[in-house]
Amino acid sequence: MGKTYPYIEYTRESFSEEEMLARSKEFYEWLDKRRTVRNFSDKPIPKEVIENILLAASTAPSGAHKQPWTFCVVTNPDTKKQIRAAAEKEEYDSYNGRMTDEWLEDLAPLGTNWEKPFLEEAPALIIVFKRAYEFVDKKKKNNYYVTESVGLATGFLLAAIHHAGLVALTHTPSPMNFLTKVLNRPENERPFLLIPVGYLAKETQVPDLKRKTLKQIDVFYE
Ligand code: IYR
Repeated sequence: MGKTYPYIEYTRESFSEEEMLARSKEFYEWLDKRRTVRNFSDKPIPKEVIENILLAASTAPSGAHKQPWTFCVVTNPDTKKQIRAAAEKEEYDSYNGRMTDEWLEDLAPLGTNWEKPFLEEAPALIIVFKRAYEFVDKKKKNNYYVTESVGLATGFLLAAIHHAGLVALTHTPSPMNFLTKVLNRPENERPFLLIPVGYLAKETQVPDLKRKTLKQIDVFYE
């Protein structure tokens, strides 16, 4: 006989079409206010707020419910300094030869360069690691759809940060393996994204970017 697994009752409230219309629009308009920023105040974030944000991220669906993610939260100034130095070293090489002219042109509207002061200025750096596999009783155990799962969790993370009234940057220093070393992570974890989080600095400006229209993103088959 195959093993049986317990199921539990699950219910959700639903809404009238009118309410759904209002709620879906409100949610879209609220998410549309999120912007990637590079200017943070140094005001610290209460630890419990960060913990709640991580718990929210960890509600994301994942392959075989393995939740193949680890969130490292760096608030220690020395560790932030170390991460900044290592990231800037890689980024300097990227901006001065490793990135193509096309890539640099595509980035020009964002105004980025190799300097990353926000890695020290932001009160917290959340480094998302994907767990390629697990070690259980000294045996290698698979995780599944790891990149998809961790991408989903990171999306939830960014929404949770936005909901708390904080701002973030999805930063991708490349290559990122220095994070494994600095944070002393085990062999089964790979750095996925580095996310500085904090309060928006006063008088911040962001590039005047437009999002794609519905027409540009939808195809209905009715
Ligand atoms: N990793 C570099 C370059 C960079 C690449 C992309 I694609 C961006 O959207 C933004 C930056 C950096 O962080 O500056």
